[in-house]
Amino acid sequence: MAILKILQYPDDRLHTVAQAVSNVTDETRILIRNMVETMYAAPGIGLAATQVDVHQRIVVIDTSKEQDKLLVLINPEIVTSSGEFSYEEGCLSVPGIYGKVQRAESITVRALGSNGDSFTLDASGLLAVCIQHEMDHLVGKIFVEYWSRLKQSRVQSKLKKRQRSVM
Ligand code: QAP
Ligand code: CO
Repeated sequence: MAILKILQYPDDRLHTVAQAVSNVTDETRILIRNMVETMYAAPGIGLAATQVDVHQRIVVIDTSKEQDKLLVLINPEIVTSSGEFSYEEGCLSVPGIYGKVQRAESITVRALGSNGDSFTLDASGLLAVCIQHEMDHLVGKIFVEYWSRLKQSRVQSKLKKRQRSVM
């Protein structure tokens, strides 16, 4: 297995729109294993392929403390959503920045698992937020881009300053 490099905001590659996976192959499963390892090592609760510069519709999520409730979503689609919910979000591509985003409270998502079989899942609360956050990555959207221009430019200068100081 391998720890993959996570793209850091701002990076134009984070705005790439991912392609649907046409066949779930061994190569797909190797990528997924490496994404899972990268997420657990960080540690994080969600990672989209976009964040490791692979532009395929794949996300891995585990919101459990014990890191024992892995969810793999290939070609995820939200089929129903209801309610409103906001949660203090973070992102492995935007380290040290946290803030709220308004999202649906409950969703039903349809996806393929790593065996290639289709399934549907009802999610609410943090899990629903995390799925929506990760699915945004697949269409090139970062959570801070829901915020005002002013707040986004503050985030950008903070991160640029930090990137300079670690070089
Ligand atoms: C997305 O984010 C998420 O800033 C997953 O220094 C998060 O795993 C969706 C992380 C919260 C909904 C709610 C962030 C790790 C991890 C940081 C993550 C950091 C270290 C973020
Ligand atoms: Co993220």
